Amino acid sequence: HGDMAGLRGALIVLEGADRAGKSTQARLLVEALKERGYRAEGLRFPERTTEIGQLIGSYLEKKSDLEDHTIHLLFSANRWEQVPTMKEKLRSGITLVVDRYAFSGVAFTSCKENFDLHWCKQADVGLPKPDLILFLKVNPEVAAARGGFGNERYETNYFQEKVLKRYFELMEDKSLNWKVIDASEKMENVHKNIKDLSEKAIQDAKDQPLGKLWE
Ligand code: Z5A
Ligand code: MG
Repeated sequence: HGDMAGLRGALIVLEGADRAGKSTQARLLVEALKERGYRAEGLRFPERTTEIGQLIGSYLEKKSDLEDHTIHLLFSANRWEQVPTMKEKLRSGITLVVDRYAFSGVAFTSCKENFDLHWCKQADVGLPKPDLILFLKVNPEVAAARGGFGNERYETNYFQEKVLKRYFELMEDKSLNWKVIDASEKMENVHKNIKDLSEKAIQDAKDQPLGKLWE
């Protein structure tokens, strides 16, 4: 349908700390967009079901150890392997709502010793560029009230605080459409903000070419 009209879907990304509500809001957004007559689908990274995704899953669950550059590149490869499908869907008019993307990749790896932001970005240069990046900002006390950390890798206060600083560095890039959302509010309020910004992004993106990230 969208293809015939030459209108593409928007690429909308949700980022934010542990328990900020990314997965919850991604689901609510896809439902709301569909209800309003848009074609929309959800995606998430890591996508643990692919072969590469299984390596990542096992690493996060601490069932395996991987060298730090290696796991970084696997996270990136896990995005690249979805790119043909993503492009096809966007081109056909489907809006994609993505739970974590390259910004997670850079924010997390760059907190490790001897990694810098520049190196961390390279593997993801050229990925489809999001039309909107929603950063769900929640203060640590509120996040803690949503349940404790799980047992996966990176789920410690110390690491998460460093990750947040990296996100704020990434948000200084004004060539990207970052929007900070107060995600400490009630689910419904957070959802309303996200839905309004997303509908605007869909309108703005529909007759613009899809960009390339960090190029
Ligand atoms: N990682 C990486 O290193 N490199 C990469 O390239 C990528 C990722 C892509 C796995 O991520 C790890 O991989 C992650 C980054 C790293 N490491 N960490 N940390 P994941 O996406 O699989 O897992 P996660 O995002 O950390 O977990 P999360 O806890 O799923 O967070 P969330 O999706 O933001 O939250 P949620 O599940 O929607 O909500 C959490 C709880 O709060 C839940 O009970 C909700 O019902 C509740 N909730 C949500 N919103 C509200 C509001 N507004 N009020 C009250 N309660 C709420
Ligand atoms: Mg999640």
